[in-house]
Amino acid sequence: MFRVTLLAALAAAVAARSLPIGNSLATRSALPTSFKWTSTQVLVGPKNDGRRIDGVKDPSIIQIDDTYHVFASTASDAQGYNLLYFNFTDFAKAGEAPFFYLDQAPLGTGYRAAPEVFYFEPQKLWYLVYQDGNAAYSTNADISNPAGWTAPQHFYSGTPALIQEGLEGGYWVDMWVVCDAKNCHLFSSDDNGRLYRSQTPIENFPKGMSEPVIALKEASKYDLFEASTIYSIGNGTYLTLVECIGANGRYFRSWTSPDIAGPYTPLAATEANPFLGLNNVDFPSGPRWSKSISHGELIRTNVDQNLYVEPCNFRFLYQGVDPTVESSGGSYNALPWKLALVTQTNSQCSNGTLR
Ligand SMILES: *[C@@H]1O[C@H](CO)[C@@H](O)[C@H](O)[C@H]1NC(C)=O
Ligand SMILES: CC(=O)N[C@H]1CO[C@H](CO)[C@@H](O)[C@@H]1O
Ligand SMILES: CC(=O)N[C@H]1CO[C@H](CO)[C@@H](O)[C@@H]1O
Repeated sequence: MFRVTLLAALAAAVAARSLPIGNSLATRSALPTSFKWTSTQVLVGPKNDGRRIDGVKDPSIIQIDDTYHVFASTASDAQGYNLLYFNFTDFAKAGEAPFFYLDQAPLGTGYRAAPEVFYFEPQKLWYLVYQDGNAAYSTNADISNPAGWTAPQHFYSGTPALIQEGLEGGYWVDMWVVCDAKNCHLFSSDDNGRLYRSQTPIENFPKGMSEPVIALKEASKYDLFEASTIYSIGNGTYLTLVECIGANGRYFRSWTSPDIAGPYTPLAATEANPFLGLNNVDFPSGPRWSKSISHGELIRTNVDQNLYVEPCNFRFLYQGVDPTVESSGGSYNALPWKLALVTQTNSQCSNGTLR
């Protein structure tokens, strides 16, 4: 009897809990309005391998079975930017993973930066989206074959007029593709307070990107700077993150929206209450090695073009830098950016399910 009653009570509780699920309010409410994280110490930095790069930046990370696949920028004050790839199964050993410099692939030498990787299911192809002066992409049938990335192709014929107008001394950076069931959307930033969005029907992707529109805008460029990422968090809700520059370094603001195209509602969107920043990241295993929590990505285990992440127990691979070097006024491109992992500690989910 007791067992049956208990089971019935459990079933009732489960039913009650699943009632609100299915609308975007429920999904949004799975997210806290303030986030808390812990960070590791440095995991990955430049190798002493003859390439003499200054920083490892802008990671994009996916997990397939036990393997993490990371694409990142190589930054060098003398040689400019290119891309690298590495993989590992254990974060504690991420620093030992050999780098495959993607200039060895047909993707080639020259300016390439800020990659995003995803699997475009309709074409059964991996895409790497990045900036090369334009919004560029390469494709590859096999994620495990880094020599297979094709030469860059472009989403636009040149810098779109709206973005050219908006730049005013900024830079056109950080291209990001995310698709819903009908369209693929291409976001980019101008380091000048604007986030742009174009779209194309999924069956036309990667061709046919529309003229961009302004998706988000701030009067101060520092409040909407760069490194935007947009993820599906289920049931028609999207989470947008944008890197900003505050009084105490770089941090991320967040918004949710019922559609990739908006409207975007602030979630944790201030330097005092950031999605990720100085104020909400602890370093339990050592010193606060970086004040800035800069360009990076949530770890995705769903690798396709929908960029679905469960709104639970987020993990985010970021770039950070020694605060004394960051504030010393040297060239941005020479900064010794390195990668570390933050893990959300105040998730409102357990065992990956909404509650
Ligand atoms: C890991 O990277 C190496 C290149 O450094 C590549 O040859 C190998 O296939 C990758 N492993 C997996 C599991 O993708
Ligand atoms: C991710 C998420 O919240 N998915 C839920 C969407 O809504 C259906 C029911 O309407 C649930 O079964 C899913 O778990
Ligand atoms: C995989 C996982 O996170 N399992 C956890 C599910 O919740 C129970 C009880 O809270 C934990 O003990 C498990 O470790």
